[in-house]
Amino acid sequence: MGRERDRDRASRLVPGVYFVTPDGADEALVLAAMRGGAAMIQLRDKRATDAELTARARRLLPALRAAGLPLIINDRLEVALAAGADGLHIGQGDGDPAEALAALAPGQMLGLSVEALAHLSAMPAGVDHIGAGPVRSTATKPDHAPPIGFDGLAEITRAAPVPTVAIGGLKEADVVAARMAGCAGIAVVSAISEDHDPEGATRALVRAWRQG
Ligand code: TZP
Ligand code: MG
Repeated sequence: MGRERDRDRASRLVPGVYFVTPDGADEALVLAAMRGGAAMIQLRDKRATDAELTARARRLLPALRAAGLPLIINDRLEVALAAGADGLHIGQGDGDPAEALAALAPGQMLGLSVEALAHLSAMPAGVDHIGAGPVRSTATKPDHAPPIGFDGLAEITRAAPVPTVAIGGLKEADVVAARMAGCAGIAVVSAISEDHDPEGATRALVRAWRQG
């Protein structure tokens, strides 16, 4: 228990439902997730230019700040810095996390994708939280690493020195398993973005999270 409390205090992660955008997501989708009760937002767009992503982040930040939701930028350090976002999320192939930490402002978080237990030993101190997965295979990220399942998720979460968020193929019915694996949150793309009612889908995930 003591270790759990220490981990929570050290991280600026907001626990709960973390919405990661699909390519080309408009601001309305992000605001729908916000209204539905998402705890954090990640702008992830493999197609947008840095300038487009920076402009999107700047347009979203006032509303997200007012609602207390951190905005994290996927992959693009320059965008996170230029937009004054709340953090950056990088994967295993996205460069040296220690260099990203050195470049980020002191108030900015760094999230790191962890796809296997072995990735934890290479993780520098200062990483704020981990995205662990993919738990399941998912069409949203065609080049994903082999799925780790909920057992792999629990193994990583137990060993991690910072909070973990589960990601990859997760739906409302998986919230309890992610919580039982020790996760501080559940990160989803399609469970929100592909629903005909993204706000309602977010609300259902949040309700499941709070009940779990
Ligand atoms: N990283 C690992 S799986 C994944 C990312 C960005 C995509 C998750 O998308 P979905 O639609 O929630 O499976
Ligand atoms: Mg990446």
